[in-house]
Amino acid sequence: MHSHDILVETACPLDCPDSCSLSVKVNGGRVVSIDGSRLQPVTRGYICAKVRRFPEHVYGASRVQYPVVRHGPKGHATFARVSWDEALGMIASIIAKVRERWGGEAILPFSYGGSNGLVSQDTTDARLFRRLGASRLLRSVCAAPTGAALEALYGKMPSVAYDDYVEARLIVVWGANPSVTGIHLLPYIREAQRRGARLVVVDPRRTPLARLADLHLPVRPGTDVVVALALHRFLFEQGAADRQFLDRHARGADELRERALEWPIERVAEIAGVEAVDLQRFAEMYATTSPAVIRCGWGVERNRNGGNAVLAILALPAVAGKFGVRGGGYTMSTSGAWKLDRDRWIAAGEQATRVVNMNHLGRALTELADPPIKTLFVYNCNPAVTMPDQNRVVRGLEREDLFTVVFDQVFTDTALYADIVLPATTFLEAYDIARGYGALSLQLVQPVIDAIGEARPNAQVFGDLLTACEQNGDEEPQGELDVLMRVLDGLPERAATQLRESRFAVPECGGTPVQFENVFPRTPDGKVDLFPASLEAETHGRLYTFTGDPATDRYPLALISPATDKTISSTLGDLGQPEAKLLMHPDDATARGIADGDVVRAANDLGEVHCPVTVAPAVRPGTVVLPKGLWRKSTRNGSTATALAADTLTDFAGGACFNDARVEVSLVERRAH
Ligand SMILES: Nc1nc2c(c(=O)[nH]1)N[C@H]1C(S)=C(S)[C@@H](COP(=O)(O)OP(=O)(O)OC[C@H]3O[C@@H](n4cnc5c(=O)[nH]c(N)nc54)[C@H](O)[C@@H]3O)O[C@H]1N2
Ligand SMILES: Nc1nc2c(c(=O)[nH]1)N[C@H]1C(S)=C(S)[C@@H](COP(=O)(O)OP(=O)(O)OC[C@H]3O[C@@H](n4cnc5c(=O)[nH]c(N)nc54)[C@H](O)[C@@H]3O)O[C@H]1N2
Ligand code: SF4
Ligand SMILES: [Mo]
Repeated sequence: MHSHDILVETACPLDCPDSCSLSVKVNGGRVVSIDGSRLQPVTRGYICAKVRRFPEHVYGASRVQYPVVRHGPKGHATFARVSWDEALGMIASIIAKVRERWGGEAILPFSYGGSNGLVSQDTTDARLFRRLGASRLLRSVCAAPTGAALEALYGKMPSVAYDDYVEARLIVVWGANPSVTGIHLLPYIREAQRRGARLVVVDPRRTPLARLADLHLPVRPGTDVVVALALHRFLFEQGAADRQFLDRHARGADELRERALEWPIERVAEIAGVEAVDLQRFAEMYATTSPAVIRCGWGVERNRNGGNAVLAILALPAVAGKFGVRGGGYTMSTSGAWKLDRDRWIAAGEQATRVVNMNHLGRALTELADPPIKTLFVYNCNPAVTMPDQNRVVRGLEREDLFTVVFDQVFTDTALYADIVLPATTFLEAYDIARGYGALSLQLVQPVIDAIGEARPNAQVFGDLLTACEQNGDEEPQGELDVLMRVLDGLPERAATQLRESRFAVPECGGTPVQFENVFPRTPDGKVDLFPASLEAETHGRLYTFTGDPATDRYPLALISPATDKTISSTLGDLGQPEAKLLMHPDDATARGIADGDVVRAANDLGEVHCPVTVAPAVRPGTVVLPKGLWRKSTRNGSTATALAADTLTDFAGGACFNDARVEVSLVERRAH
């Protein structure tokens, strides 16, 4: 420490399950470094390399410093500075004209993860757009099917905590890559292994954990539903289903069993592209080992079979009777551990305006009528690179008659298409309340430095827009701190008290959650619903069924786009990031005359991506990999994985099908020697 260094405690609210507590070193009002603190037990004093680099984002050349308006053509990044008052005035006057001519539904607010906190989203923004009668956004790009499955089966019963993984004898990591996406789970898995636990990984890629696993099942993307159903069938057929538990605590077991019967191990092994003996071994291990825990990730949901797959996976611990012991059960998002009622702090009143699925942004901007979208307000989100069907999204953003506001910290690929760009604070410059979805906590996020340039926090800007648009009621929040206090007042009392006293709160269940011991399903009748009628209706009678693989003769390769350790979705894509590479199995490369380091084209009818290729057996044959969250500058032709993903929706809950992309890969240019 230098003499003038001070340490400020805060928390990381980025879209990551772990929700680290942070200790930020500041000198002369400038961030020097960011490290973990021990307030959050899960953090154990260390954080990821991404957030260690966060100061480069705060002070980087891409930072939006003040409001700007567009001068040149859309997408050309020619902007001129204006004052906040001018910018807000222009937005208010255009919104007024649009509402008068087209009605409120011609306005589409567009937001997602961003800083993921309780203050920076769904507060004054929600109030503004409801008052304006804007179209409503279905926030479905991520976790919609997993959330719906978890709600229907268990009413979002809290998950097995990271700490309790050490108690497990069998750990199944299914479509998750915690080595990158939730790094604090790793030491617990390693500790469990040292104590003799076995590890199974279900993933088309050889992830770091797959290398350490006793069994790695490299399934074809999108086939998890039948893999899980084969396990169910095995459990029922071998007398390993826990009848007593099912009779007392579940309903729908017979219907599930009936659908599972169609899926014997040999048939499933063929479809999933794995060895039948391996699948058999997995089933035997799961049937005979306790405590057994399944860490289900979000890689499972991103395809046309995704909802059913998550449902079938999360139903396994109920059928196999794995609950009731520490280290047994499932882990999915833990955000439902808090029963939060946002209406207690938004209180804007529901409005029955039309709903736009965010995965259909391109379609909405180019096809929607009655009324068409005339104003798009983007914040906490970078849709030009993160939503499906990138080329159609960009065509929509290029519309000259579309008025687009982008409110962000940096000039994202989306901001380049804006008519007005507004500067947002980062979490180091604002208040928030961070909620982990792996770690079980709420934490206070507080400013450690003054706002950069003229950046302002969301809560304040949307509050100011309420005024500018003359949508103020009597009891409008007066700025960011007022919103923070209102959120605190609306939280469960115990959590609010803990946050006020120590900046940190945990849900009450007497220690960590032990499923069916101190936490129970929150379904209407308190039972596990293995065959939810609502989802059976939504899928038109196709619950627990498999709709096949979208591959065609022209586009035989499955393209998946998992998270990397460099960015969080597209956040931090502004930093100098390495050029994107397509990962391909040697068999697929040889068949196409492609060698490591060549520049290739991955293409289908929607678009194409040009980039160098890495040829390695780190992915199964028939599947290729591009990172998610790339900025357009990361590839040779400015297209990213989302350009190859159709905007088809998951079997239920309207989720995105990024991993249903099917492509052909061909040589563009030999590697230079
Ligand atoms: N460093 C970093 N951390 C992050 C993020 C990030 O971008 N970067 N993103 C955050 C967000 S928004 C989320 S949602 C979470 C996501 O965290 P994860 O659940 O880990 O999500 P993914 O990386 O999308 O996919 C996980 C794994 O699923 C595999 N997979 C792909 N398709 C299939 C399939 O059909 N079946 C099976 N069994 N596996 C499949 C992929 O190969 C990958 O290894 O991580 C969060 N944490
Ligand atoms: N190909 C492919 N694409 C994917 C996925 C995939 O698997 N494959 N996965 C998807 C997943 S899991 C997710 S969650 C989505 C995420 O997609 P997005 O929701 O678009 O998330 P980010 O790309 O992180 O963009 C968040 C933006 O919010 C800004 N921001 C952060 N905090 C604030 C704030 O307080 N105020 C304002 N105004 N702005 C702020 C950041 O600077 C950043 O530009 O991407 C999806 N995209
Ligand atoms: S991104 Fe995740 S691992 Fe990194 S500091 Fe934030 S919460 Fe921790
Ligand atoms: Mo996500």
